[in-house]
Order: sequence, then structure tokens, then C-alpha cells
Amino acid sequence: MKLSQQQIDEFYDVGWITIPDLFCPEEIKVIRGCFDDLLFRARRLRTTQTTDGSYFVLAEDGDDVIIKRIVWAGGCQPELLKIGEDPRLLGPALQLLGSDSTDHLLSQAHFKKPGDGVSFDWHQDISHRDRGPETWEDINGRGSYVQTALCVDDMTIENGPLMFVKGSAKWGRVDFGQHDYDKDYESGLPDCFEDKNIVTITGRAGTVLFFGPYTAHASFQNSSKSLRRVFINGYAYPGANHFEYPGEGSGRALRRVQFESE
Ligand SMILES: O=C(O)CCC(=O)C(=O)O
Repeated sequence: MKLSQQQIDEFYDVGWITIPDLFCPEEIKVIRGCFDDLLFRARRLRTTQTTDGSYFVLAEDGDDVIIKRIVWAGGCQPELLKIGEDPRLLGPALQLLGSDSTDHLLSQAHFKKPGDGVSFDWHQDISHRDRGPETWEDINGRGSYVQTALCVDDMTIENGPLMFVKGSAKWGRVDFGQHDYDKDYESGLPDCFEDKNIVTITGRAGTVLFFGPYTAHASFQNSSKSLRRVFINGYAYPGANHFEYPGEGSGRALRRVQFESE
């Protein structure tokens, strides 16, 4: 799996690449099985905690639970760790990083159940990677980070799809401030943010998005009648990260050679 120069330019100039149907329906079935197990565990746990190698960020919701995110989901779902090593994700990530190895920082499960209110306000992932002095270093001079989002369900206009801002990859880090999207979503947004550049992403389950640490993105509530799940994997240029992420084995080193020989 090799990206074209056009795709690489798109990643660094526009901010993201979409590869439809990168994973097939049989593989999606396996991933959904892992997500079902994660949901089962979350319903049993009910409150935020680390268990069996994963960190569940949860909120009680009457008889049910709201899953804000499950960090290092692969810790308790080895099949998800295998997906994170898959050459279809790892190959392009290494190519974009310009490296033969990477530190695997994220293996994260996102659930949006109908009406559960889970949303991700406008942000750049650099705000999560660089958590203050000595936590992050842009070693390759191009952001040193690639995030991937694999659609576990079809992503539709109604179910809280990801939205990206065209050209934001070139902004560098900006301050998004605090704002309430439903009421006045422009307050607090940086000046470079323009409505005409917002692109809403829709796609079938199996589609993968690759985006960089400065790409501005958001996704809002699921107002459909079905689940919207996304599986996130994040890859850092070796040595860029100095922060310890929760989860057993998080931050592990992955190398290209390991997978091409398998
Ligand atoms: O699940 C989503 O839609 C949010 C994804 C996101 O914000 C991220 O990967 O940083």
C-alpha cells in the first residue's frame, strides 16, 4: 500500500486523505465484534477506569452508559492491535512520516449512540499530543504525527460525521478557545477559520481517513437512529512523544520491516 505524490501533497496541503473501502466487510465484522465487547464491558464498568489494559472514559446515563472514548482499546482487544499494525494503515503512516518506524500512540474506540450527546468540538490533534513543556517535539518538521480514523459504521450526514477544514494543515498550531457550536459556533474560532472551507465527510464502513496534527476537525451529535463508531489509530515520528499514554503497551514501536516480511 503506497500513497501517490498527489495523496501526500493533499495530506500536507489540504489536511486529510480519504481512502474508501480500505477494509472489507468481513474485516469490519471482526472490528464490530471487538466494539460490541467494549460496549459490554463499558456497561458493566459504568465509570471511568483502567481495566484489562484499556482506559475507559465513561459517564453514567440512567441505566445505560455514555462512552466518551476508550483509550488504547487494543489493550483488551488484541484484534484491534492487529488492525493498528496492518500495512494498510501503517504503510501510509510511515510514508507520510518519512520514517521506517513509528511510536503507536493511539488505538482508540469512539462510539456515538443515537442521542447520547457525544461530540468532539473543533480542535487540532496537536493540542492532545503536545501537553505542555517537554511532552512533544516536532522532529520531522512536518508535524511528526499521523492520525487515522477507520469508519466502523457508514458515516452519514445524520450520525455525527467528521468535518475537516480545508487548508488547516498549513495553519500550524492555533488556539480554538471555548465556544458553543449550537449557539454561536464562531465565537472563539481562529480568524483563519472560514465556513466555506468546512468539508463534511461521509463514507461506507471500511473507509479510512488520514489526517495530520494541525488539521482542524470536529464531529457533532449523532441524530440518527443507529450507532456511529470510529476506530482511531495514531502514529508518531520516533522520539516525538515524551508523554505516557494510558493502556498496556501504548506507545509501542512499530517497524515497516516487521510487516512486509509477515
Ligand atoms: O470520533 C470522532 O468523530 C472524533 C474524532 C476526533 O476528533 C479525533 O480523532 O481527533
